[in-house]
Amino acid sequence: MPKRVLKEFKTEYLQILDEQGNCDALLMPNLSNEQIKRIYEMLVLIRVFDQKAFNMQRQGRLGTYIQFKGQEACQVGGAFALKDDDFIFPMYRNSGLLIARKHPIVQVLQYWNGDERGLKSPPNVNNFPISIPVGTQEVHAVGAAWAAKLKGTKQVAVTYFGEGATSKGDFHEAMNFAGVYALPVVFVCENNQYAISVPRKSQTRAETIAQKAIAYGFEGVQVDGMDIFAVYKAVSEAVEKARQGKGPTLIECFTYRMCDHSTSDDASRYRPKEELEEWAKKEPIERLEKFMRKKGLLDEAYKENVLNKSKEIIEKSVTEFEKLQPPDPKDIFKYVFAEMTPQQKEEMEEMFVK
Ligand SMILES: Cc1ncc(C[n+]2csc(CCOP(=O)(O)OP(=O)(O)O)c2C)c(N)n1
Repeated sequence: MPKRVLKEFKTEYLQILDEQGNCDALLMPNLSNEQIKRIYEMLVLIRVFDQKAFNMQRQGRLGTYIQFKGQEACQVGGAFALKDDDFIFPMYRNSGLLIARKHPIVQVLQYWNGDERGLKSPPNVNNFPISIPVGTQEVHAVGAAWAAKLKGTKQVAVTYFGEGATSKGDFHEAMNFAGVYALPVVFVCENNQYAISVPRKSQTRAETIAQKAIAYGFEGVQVDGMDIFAVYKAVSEAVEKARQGKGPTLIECFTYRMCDHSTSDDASRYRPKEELEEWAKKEPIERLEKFMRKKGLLDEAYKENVLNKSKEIIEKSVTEFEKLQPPDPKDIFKYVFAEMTPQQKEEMEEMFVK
């Protein structure tokens, strides 16, 4: 019999910790008090780093910098859900993710000062380099996931990107390939509502980014990206699923960029101040503090101590960074290919010998 039926496809929305610091005990992930404190300390550390790096750029002490203020929970929540030998494929807004993944702070500063050696992954941690081109890291992650599957290593690849990147072909290619081959990859979209000045509504007609996963045959979840517990739970579950060979997941972290796009941007030219004020009420660190206070995990002395310790760690890294030797400009020629071409040799001589 011919049929005409409506099929319903749905995605989940997950929030565990609300803006008042109340938590849904049934949904709460299994985290000890000590783990919650470590998460809080990391959130504060990367917030302090973010502000310091921005200030240094303004003072002419750092080449460029991309802030992530407001998006800390997306990055720390993801990092805490992974094993060191899982792969991350970050975007330029992921300095916080790198730091939470044991990347030395001094190296993160080195990178933003134009020295690519800063992106060398620490031993036994699989941090791939930051991608400046929008969305190219998504396909790299799928390649790593495919290799892990073929080798049977049980490693998972996690890639981070903005909602702007979902309008690129790379996103489609990566999602489709991952779905077809049921690859161990987790796509984390930090939907911070803007791609530079382009608002979310101009990016896609779809109601959510998460629902895009349905077309590729796998699960999409939208989470409150300012709720550290929701991000941690969603990424943990997706990683576990991927590790068991059950394929990819797309996680849309619904969040907000509480800063300019970059150090060459002025967001007040395209975003109303009231909008930022509304989102500031949802911000991830204060929300966790409210929860921890209620649980007796945080008092003023501990809070102050965490902040001071974070400042100390960052200042120490800055001092170390400012002592580093800059890279040799000849490296621009030397390391493009395994061996220099005659033309590169000629250009190098012209530039440095004459
Ligand atoms: C392939 C490519 N095209 C264009 C750009 C210029 N560009 C830099 S950031 C950006 C917006 C990206 O927005 P989104 O993916 O939402 O990430 P967000 O910066 O908001 O975190 C664009 C178009 C680029 N870096 N790479």
